[in-house]
Amino acid sequence: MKFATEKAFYQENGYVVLKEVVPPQHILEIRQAIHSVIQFQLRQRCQPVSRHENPLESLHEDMQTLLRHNVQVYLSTVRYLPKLASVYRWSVSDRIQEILSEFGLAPFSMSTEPVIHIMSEKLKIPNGYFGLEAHQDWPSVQGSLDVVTLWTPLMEISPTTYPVQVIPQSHLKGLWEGEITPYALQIKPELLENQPFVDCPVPLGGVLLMNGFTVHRSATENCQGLRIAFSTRYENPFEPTFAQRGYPCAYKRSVERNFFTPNFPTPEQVQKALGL
Ligand SMILES: O=C(O)CCC(=O)C(=O)O
Repeated sequence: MKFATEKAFYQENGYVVLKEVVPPQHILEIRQAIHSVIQFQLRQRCQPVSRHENPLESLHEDMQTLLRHNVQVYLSTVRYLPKLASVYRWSVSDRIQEILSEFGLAPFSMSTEPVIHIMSEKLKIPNGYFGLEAHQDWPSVQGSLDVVTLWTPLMEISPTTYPVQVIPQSHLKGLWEGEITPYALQIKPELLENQPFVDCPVPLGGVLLMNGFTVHRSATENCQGLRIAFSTRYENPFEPTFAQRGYPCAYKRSVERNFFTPNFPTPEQVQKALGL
């Protein structure tokens, strides 16, 4: 088995960092795809695009320009990014399949689409939250008990670039008591007192795997720069309680039946979009 040591660490501690697993072309493809969407959005709105020669600095600058231009457009654009095919391609790649099967998930399903996590002092949303407080992921899916969260950063993660922090072995206690909030099951603060949170640095090309019951949070203190990561939750259709409970999923899909833009589109707009 290729990841025998890592799997043993994961089972004991509820998390593990795997190094050198994301092929560089996947990282590049995702970075370029998200940057081209941000730049297209800026150009549509006659906003300047960055000329910085460092691609990550350039992305950071462009994201700041979009945020300054219009907070709602920035938010809806970054919420769109996890839908990009390049993100899905990585999320269901042969590599992921290989890793998950070594961690006991074969076949597997995805609870929902990947989630994007952006951290930067310069991209704080007015009155928004900044980083996630301590939580477990299982309550947000309520599916298979062996659900695995895969966290893939697009840049190197050091203790000063917003690492995820975990409480080792916290998964062994199962579900921690908390209060249901719109964002998560907020773990009771008294249970978190004096808990040994540890940083999870991830080298470029690495990923963090977390058990769905591992208590974790975003580190924010003494951090700077731009950090972008995608997380995906994988479930096991053959976990008996998942099957017995009829494959529940806390994520709901709904369709907005009212039109977002009144009197849109005209036949001409449709024809133009189709290149006719
Ligand atoms: O990216 C982060 O800072 C937090 C990620 C997280 O908590 C999650 O994926 O559940």
